[in-house]
Amino acid sequence: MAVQETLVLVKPDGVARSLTGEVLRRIEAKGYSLVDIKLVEAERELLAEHYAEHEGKPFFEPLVEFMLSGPIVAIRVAGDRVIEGFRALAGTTDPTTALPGTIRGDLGRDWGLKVQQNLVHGSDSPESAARELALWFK
Ligand code: RTP
Ligand code: MG
Repeated sequence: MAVQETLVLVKPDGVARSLTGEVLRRIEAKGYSLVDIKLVEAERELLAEHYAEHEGKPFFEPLVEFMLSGPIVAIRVAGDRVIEGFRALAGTTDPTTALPGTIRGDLGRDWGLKVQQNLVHGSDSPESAARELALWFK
């Protein structure tokens, strides 16, 4: 298996709660490498492209608004099978039921808002990773 790269985002809730270091710690402790990292105030256009697969869904607009609500940390991460490996570290989408031991399961919960504030994003396939890395690291 060749070394892969994936896009990890620490979403605005994670940055606001000062959990960036904790996310980086877990990525590094797992043995993955940080290749590039930056703090981004994302524009609506970038977010609409990033979440193009969700356009038209009821949570799309609130999701984009949430992602505009504060800075995001974008990270290029490398490692063997890192795409599925980081998804496993992140846990399932809903932080209330994500398994303990995962980022979302240990650190996230429902805050009574319509959009899921689940701390992190990770690319879900090699195609998504290539597309998303090109968007966030031009
Ligand atoms: P991500 O793309 O952020 O890594 O998360 P994911 O694959 O686990 O979830 P996905 O289905 O791609 O959804 C993208 C993000 O949209 C928000 N979401 N809200 N029903 C809802 O309210 C809902 N569903 C999804 C979450 O922030 C999710 O991470
Ligand atoms: Mg996704």
